Amino acid sequence: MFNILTLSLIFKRLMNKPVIGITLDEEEEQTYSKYPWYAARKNYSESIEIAGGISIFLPNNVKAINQYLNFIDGLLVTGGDFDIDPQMYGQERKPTLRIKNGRTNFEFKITKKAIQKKIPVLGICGGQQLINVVLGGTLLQHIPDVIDSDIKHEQPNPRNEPSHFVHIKKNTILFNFVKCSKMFVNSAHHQAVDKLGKNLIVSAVSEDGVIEAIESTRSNYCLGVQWHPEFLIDNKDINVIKSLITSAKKKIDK
Ligand SMILES: [Mn+2]
Repeated sequence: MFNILTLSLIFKRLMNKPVIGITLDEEEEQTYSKYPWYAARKNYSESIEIAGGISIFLPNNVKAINQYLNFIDGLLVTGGDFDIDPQMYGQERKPTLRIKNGRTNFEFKITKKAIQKKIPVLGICGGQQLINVVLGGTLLQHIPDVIDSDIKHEQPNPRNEPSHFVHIKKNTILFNFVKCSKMFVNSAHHQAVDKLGKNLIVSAVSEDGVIEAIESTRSNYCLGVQWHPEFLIDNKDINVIKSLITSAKKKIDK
């Protein structure tokens, strides 16, 4: 008899496509529905598909984390219009922050467990910040309060356009995949990584010194980027998404 795990393994091998679990935003504002709803921009899953993966969305159900991790080969932690509660990194919260405890609790737990299980993790924007907090790092609660910069990290132009350059450090996993030292990216964040979490290094910075990408120095793939490569603006953005797919594939082939 085949159980569901065996079947999903056979399916993955036949398709030769890794299954990527994508985290969802949750909202109670009565816009899409009068009742609480989940949402994600289509380009998260579309870019995964272009890069050669299969996407599934993961509801914020903490009790299902072990089962989710049994059938996904890679995890994509998405961003959103909210902030992680600074209490999670030992700071008092600025009153202007917008937090979503249910979502953060789920993302914190699934990301922590995925890293422990050596499941490849890519964090985008808020997802990058989450990786840093999971590994014990801290965040700048509001960039303009701390860094005097000409760069507007919350870009006023549309999000499908670039707004600033990032410089990618050589000898990093990110560099190995994008194979260039400069990208022109979008920027939709008011927070940034401050003190790095355990075993993390900086893999990219913007011209004002804001941390724009981090990665784990441990053998498993764990990468965070502060911009949104799923918009496929810079011609190397697809390589960022492919880095997750390639790492997830390696895990299947093991
Ligand atoms: Mn930025």
